Amino acid sequence: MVTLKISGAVKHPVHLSYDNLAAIPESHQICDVSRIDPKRRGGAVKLAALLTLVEPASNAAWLGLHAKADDFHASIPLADVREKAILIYSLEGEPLPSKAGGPFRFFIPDHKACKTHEIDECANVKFVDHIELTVDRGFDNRPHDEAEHEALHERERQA
Ligand SMILES: Nc1nc2c(c(=O)[nH]1)N[C@H]1C(S)=C(S)[C@@H](COP(=O)(O)O)O[C@H]1N2
Ligand SMILES: [Mo]
Repeated sequence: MVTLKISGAVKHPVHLSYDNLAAIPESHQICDVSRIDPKRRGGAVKLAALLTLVEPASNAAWLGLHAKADDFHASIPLADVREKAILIYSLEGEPLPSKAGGPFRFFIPDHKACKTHEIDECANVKFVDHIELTVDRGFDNRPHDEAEHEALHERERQA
């Protein structure tokens, strides 16, 4: 079974499956992501609910988003996304398919344009298998300039 690992500067590291996420109380679920962003579909849980489960250390200040599948990683300031980011994990009652960034896709509802900010659209990491809380900024290989960004999207189009 595919699971999402949440570890690092937390009291209770966890591995969460689709079923574990679906069992999180309804008040922490977003049943229809298209109401937040008309271009997105699926169901999500609030990052805040995941953080409640793991209990970040008081000095945990960065959120690492790791996608082993295509070796894509982002490290973003936790305070900026703590109350608003979500994790999209379902589509029509099934695990989110990889063509939609599944099984787990991080999403910041009001993200900035690519490369303009630490919490830009590029930080909406697809295929996330590991969320890692850290005290200092962690590994981040988001594209730095237009050429890198275009090359990344070209690889995506070919995949
Ligand atoms: N795993 C992974 N996540 C990723 C990327 C990637 O190449 N791999 N590209 C990022 C970039 S640069 C952007 S702009 C958005 C694009 O999301 P979309 O394909 O849903 O439009 O995904 C981000 N998440
Ligand atoms: Mo991007």
